[in-house]
Amino acid sequence: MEDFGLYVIITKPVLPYTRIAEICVATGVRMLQLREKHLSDREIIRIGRDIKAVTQGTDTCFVMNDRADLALLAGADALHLGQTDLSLRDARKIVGPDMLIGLSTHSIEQARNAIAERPDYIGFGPIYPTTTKAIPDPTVGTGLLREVLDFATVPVVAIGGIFPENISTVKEAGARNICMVRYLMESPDLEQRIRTLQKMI
Ligand code: 3NM
Repeated sequence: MEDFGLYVIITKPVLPYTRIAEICVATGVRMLQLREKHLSDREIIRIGRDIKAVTQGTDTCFVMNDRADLALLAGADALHLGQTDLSLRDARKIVGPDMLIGLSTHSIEQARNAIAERPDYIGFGPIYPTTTKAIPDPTVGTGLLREVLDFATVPVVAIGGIFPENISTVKEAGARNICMVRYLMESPDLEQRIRTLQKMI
């Protein structure tokens, strides 16, 4: 998989889900993940199908977080797995050969092990402190990000505590794929924020 730039994650957004999907399609966002840990399975499938209806046939890849079964049922293009979710091998048995799979990593060792499983990309973080995750891992900083980027053979998404104020430091470490949750989800002016970030990345 090629580098994709800005990675948008939907968590507790101020805008409606389908509006976010429309904006991501209109601005050419390549990766859009649904990550709503507080909702029921039925709600996640319904929202996921709504998002898929918007992104279908566009350059925006719809990613389901954590759950292979919900990814399959909602028609997601990709599945993102954390360290305590199904293994990539087991998830693959559920979602079949074509779905993209990304893996979250939070240390050098996890990043090495994840890449050995040949995912389509990995996430690495939290780069800086974050309140978006209930129990965040210890911050990795841009030093470790640089190390991971050195040996990674798949795209690496820098995530956690990234805002316009510190994005240049993350970019200077070599990041080509950057994810932000709070900065994008807290604002009704998502479109303008995305366009500005795309220029920065
Ligand atoms: N995963 P914000 S950090 C969803 O370390 C997520 O893998 C992380 O949110 C990881 O941009 C994180 O609001 C939350 O800090 C990122």
